[in-house]
Amino acid sequence: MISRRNLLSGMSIGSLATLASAVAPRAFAQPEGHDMSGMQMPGKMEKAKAPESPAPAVPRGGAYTPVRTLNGWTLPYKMNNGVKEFHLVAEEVEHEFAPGSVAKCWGYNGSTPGPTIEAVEGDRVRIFVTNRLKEPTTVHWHGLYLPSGMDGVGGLNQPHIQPDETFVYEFPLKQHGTHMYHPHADEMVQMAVGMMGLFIIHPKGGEPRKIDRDYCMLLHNWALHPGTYRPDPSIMTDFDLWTLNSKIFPATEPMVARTGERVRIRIGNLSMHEHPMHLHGVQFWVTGGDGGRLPENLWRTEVTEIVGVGQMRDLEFIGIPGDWAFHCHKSHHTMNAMGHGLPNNIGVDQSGVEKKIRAMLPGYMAMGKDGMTEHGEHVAMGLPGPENTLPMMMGKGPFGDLEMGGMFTVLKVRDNLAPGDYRDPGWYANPKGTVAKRVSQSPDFGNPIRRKPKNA
Ligand SMILES: [Cu+2]
Repeated sequence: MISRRNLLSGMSIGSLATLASAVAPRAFAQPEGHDMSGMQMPGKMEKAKAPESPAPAVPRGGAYTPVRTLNGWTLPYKMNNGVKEFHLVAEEVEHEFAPGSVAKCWGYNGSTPGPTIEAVEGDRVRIFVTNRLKEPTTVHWHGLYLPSGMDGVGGLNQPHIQPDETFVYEFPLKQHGTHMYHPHADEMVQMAVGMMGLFIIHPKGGEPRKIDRDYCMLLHNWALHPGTYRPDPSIMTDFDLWTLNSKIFPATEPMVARTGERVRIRIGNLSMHEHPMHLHGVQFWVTGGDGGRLPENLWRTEVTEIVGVGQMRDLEFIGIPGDWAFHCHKSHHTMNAMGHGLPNNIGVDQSGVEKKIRAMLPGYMAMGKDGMTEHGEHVAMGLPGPENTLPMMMGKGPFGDLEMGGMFTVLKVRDNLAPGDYRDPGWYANPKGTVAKRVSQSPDFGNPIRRKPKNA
């Protein structure tokens, strides 16, 4: 006898995650200013869309290429007697991971991650920090050379910044590289709910090899349990959402480049897990990170680079035309609203059971017998699920479902982009004869060698 209670508590049949992720299709309306390139509705015409990130606060054409914070923005500054003045505001923000999944998070200046601070080696920076949270905070400038009293560990380097107070940090930038900022006060909570940002310092005198497109992102994880609106800071390993700059695919912006351009992807990790970040289409060079850009004889080629917690890695490559996936290679990290420790239903005939459960949970469908792809299909069919919860796998491409979520985006390299044009060029037009295609629909096709064929 199956009761609703022991079904939900024991998860002996089906799985809660299965239910959790089988949500109704959302009205994927394109919110203003968001590039929802992966989310086209059927029949909607594809066109170049304005990117979400506003124009960088620093002028183009200078000694460096301004970074582009994927789905994010760069904090404007004011010059005051030769000092670059920035102002961060720690506060609660309404954040959208993707249409259909919103939460009350904490961040800076209205966003998570907070805006990117961008400056040049040799600059003197003055950073005001106003605390609009209801608990004390501080800001730690991760990886920077600075006076000990500016390092931002509450209680160790400075008194805490109490609610409504503003503190000022001031120091010269003695290095270049990819860095971060984050609280060092009630860290477990404040970071878990989104407080973090990038701090990019360009080398004085420019780069020996010019960078044409300079992307940056922070990796994070969130315990936004199905049906809830506040990330749970008590979780240590089993997270629901895996994000690039607090966005999940397909709400992540694509990275765009022109064929032959030198592209850098700067990645920082303030999550609880290591992330092997993998780029399709090219071997990239690992050219640096916190320590700035390394001498070229220390560069190494990889296709996957692990970015450890608290680490920064810079990847560089020359763009080759196509649509190339960029993602964490832990397969659970390219999914959303995951359950863990589920019963393994692959190969299990659940017919009969489904009907019984449906009497108690309308709309229930037994899933997972032949894998999880059918999940996405059921979602498309409109099964109801918990509110504020996205399907485990989503995203549409030119050839169908991408079955991705979480830490995934697409690098789009095209021959004819203007320099500095970051608009989504749409899907790649593959040259004739260069797409994998079907040659048979029979499993008996050909005569391949197999060990112990089942029907021999
Ligand atoms: Cu990962």
